[in-house]
Amino acid sequence: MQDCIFCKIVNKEIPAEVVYENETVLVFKDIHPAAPVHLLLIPKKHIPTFFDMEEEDIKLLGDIQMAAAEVGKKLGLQKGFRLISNCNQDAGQLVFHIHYHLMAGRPLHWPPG
Ligand code: IU
Repeated sequence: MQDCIFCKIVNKEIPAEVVYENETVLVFKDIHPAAPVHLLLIPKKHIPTFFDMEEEDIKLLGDIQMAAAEVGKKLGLQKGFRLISNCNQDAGQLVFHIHYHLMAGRPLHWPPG
């Protein structure tokens, strides 16, 4: 999608600190980290919100969770991490390309707020 910043990161039109990539998923560092480890995991396919998902997109969610486990192992996050996604305005979604925040490196409070 032309005006989507995360699509531009996928297409390497703008830079990002990529930590993991496979055929369907890209993982990069959040530019405003809220934890010692704060990554964004996105499907390479442009899907604005969960409400826009189609049947064929279901596998992408599994791909993202597998990528989270891979990254968790790679970065030594065995003590734990949080994977969380904000959907639409009440949740504070700012970028309308589905993404999960992976946060780790300190005890994380619950509920988030
Ligand atoms: P949200 O769940 O849509 O609110 O989160 C968007 C996140 O994307 C937020 O934490 C930003 O810091 C992050 N981000 C980024 O890492 N790189 C960017 O170019 C932009 C936003 I725009």
